[in-house]
Amino acid sequence: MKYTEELLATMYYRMYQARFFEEALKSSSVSEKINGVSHLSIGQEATAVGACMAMNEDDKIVMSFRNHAQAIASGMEIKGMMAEVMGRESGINGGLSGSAHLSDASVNNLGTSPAPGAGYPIACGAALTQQKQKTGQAVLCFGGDGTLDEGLFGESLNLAALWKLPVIFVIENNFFSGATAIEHHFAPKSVAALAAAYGVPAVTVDGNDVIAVHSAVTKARAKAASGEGPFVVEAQTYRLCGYDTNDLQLYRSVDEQKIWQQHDPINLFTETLIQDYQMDQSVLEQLKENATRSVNDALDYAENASDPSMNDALTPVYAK
Ligand SMILES: Cc1ncc(C[n+]2csc(CCOP(=O)(O)OP(=O)(O)O)c2C)c(N)n1
Ligand SMILES: [Mg+2]
Repeated sequence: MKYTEELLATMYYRMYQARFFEEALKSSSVSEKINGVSHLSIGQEATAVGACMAMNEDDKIVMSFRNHAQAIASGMEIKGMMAEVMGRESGINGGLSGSAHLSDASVNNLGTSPAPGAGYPIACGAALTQQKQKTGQAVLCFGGDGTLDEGLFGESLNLAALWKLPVIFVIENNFFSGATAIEHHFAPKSVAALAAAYGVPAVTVDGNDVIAVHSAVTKARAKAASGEGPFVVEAQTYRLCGYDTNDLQLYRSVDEQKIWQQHDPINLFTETLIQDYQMDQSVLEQLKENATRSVNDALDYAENASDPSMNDALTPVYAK
């Protein structure tokens, strides 16, 4: 596929926006501007951006619980996101969901759940709608390697394969389910081997290479949307941060973390853009600066916004 400078620039901008947004959350969690902990995905931005940006605008996206980069990649507006995670009235979901139930129908983002794997059957339902209504659209669903050992993954793959649903499951394999390394929670030989047991094709890509992810999901989407059924894309990546903002990461070595820091997806993409796409360093610096500014604006906006009232808590309980 030929990549326009505009598409590459948007990918780069969104990766930096995701990185700075989460760094701001990290400081805000530590300084207790945000209640509770935050689940950050620093280091996994290429998977989120590459996958979301391979989908059509009308396609649906279902996020995993580690969702901020996926939300930004799907086109969510970050002022509303920041206000949401800070629990403010002007947040995307009225300040009532926080990160754990973030959603935005205006960008076809069906949301997230704090239960790992809960998105798979929801994505199957959304894909069944596309199929029945013959919209020609597909559904992208994110999940971590920690969901592969859950029943929901198997049940969803089985139904999706049986009904040839237009759904792409992107597995963000960061080699840990929380603090448990993959060799202690996953028995099959590989993700592709597990998918094959359900008759679902799969590919494995470098999840820190945004172009590789984009290219794999573009191909998977084309197959799924044309009636060939579901597809699994395993994106191998690494969390360059703890499981949550309280995690000291004592379950893995500093040397291992250092190796992955050298494989930082944003640095890799910077090199690719300069070497392979001849993009100007000054253009990239400007995009980075714009991303910083947008996050600072979002922080200002959220910090000065008001809290929801008790009445607001009851408003969204029943559909109108
Ligand atoms: C239904 C359910 N089971 C277990 C948990 C506890 N839990 C939260 S995250 C997690 C591991 C998730 O691993 P993975 O999907 O790989 O995400 P990662 O932390 O690697 O991003 C577990 C076991 C939960 N919140 N809900
Ligand atoms: Mg994981």
